[in-house]
Amino acid sequence: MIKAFSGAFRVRLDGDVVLCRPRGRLKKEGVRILVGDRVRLEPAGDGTWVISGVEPRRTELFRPPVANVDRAVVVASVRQPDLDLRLVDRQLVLAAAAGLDAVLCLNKADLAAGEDIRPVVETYRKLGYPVVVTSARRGDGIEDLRASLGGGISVFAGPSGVGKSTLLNALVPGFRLHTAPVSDRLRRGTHTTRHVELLPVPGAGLVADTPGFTQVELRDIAAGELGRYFPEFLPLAPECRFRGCLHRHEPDCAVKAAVKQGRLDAGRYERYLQFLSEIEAAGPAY
Ligand SMILES: Nc1nc2c(ncn2[C@@H]2O[C@H](COP(=O)(O)OP(=O)(O)O)[C@@H](O)[C@H]2O)c(=O)[nH]1
Ligand SMILES: [Mg+2]
Ligand SMILES: [Zn+2]
Repeated sequence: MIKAFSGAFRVRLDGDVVLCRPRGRLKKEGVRILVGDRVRLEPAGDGTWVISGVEPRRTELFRPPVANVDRAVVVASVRQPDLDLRLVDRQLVLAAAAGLDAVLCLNKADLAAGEDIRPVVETYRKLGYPVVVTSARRGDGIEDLRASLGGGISVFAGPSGVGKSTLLNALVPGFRLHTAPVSDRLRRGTHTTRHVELLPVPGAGLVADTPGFTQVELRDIAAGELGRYFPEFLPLAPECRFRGCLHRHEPDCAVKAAVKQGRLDAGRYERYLQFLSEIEAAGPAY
């Protein structure tokens, strides 16, 4: 299902988009139908279709409310606003905690020298993330971004002003999302809430037209789980002396040893420790 509006739904069916209403029974049973849901259809007899059931969801986001999202495209700009790796890592962690794959998109490459961007690209590629460098303004890297989406459903994430809407406009021909200079946005200080819709990206599945990815906060993650969302820790954690090692003050910690030997990126480890303190300061998640 790709769009909900006043009790009706648009559903993609064999490359077509058909208009559907839910069976009354579904509502009585409290079944919610989310954008992204795979639904069962039966012909209503008048050319429209009836949704008779909803398949189990693989993932579910709350903001934007989309089911079965496969990946988050974490967008950061290299300048204006400046690259914020803490925010990048935070979003990579949140994406992983929501069960999504992540792609890192470094946008506004026209505003920085290639040699300033390259170390960041290398760091994150080494961790296993697909990284694409784009200039939405110049149209550079858009085909790399398209290729990195693959199929399925993608959502864009990233702070205001990094170029998410501009990138979406470049990916989806004929689609015009509002874009605004950072200063205008700050002046307005508001954003309109509207229903999310999934748009077909030619050659790359579907993308949510509402950027944003705020349904989980770091505080919803348990301290002992945080390390699972740092992929470079995964092969090391079993070698720590203690099961449930937080990789902070524990003796014989394989993660700390690897950072000390320069085998793990020290900046990433630093941000891990910051997130850990933040989670602990927020108190237990449940
Ligand atoms: N120099 C430069 N500016 C860009 C680029 N992409 C977007 N912008 C500008 O950055 C501002 C914010 O873009 P927008 O797409 O609205 O960002 P969003 O808030 O993430 O959706 C706009 O003025 C865009 O024209 C880029 O690749 N290079
Ligand atoms: Mg935008
Ligand atoms: Zn450890």
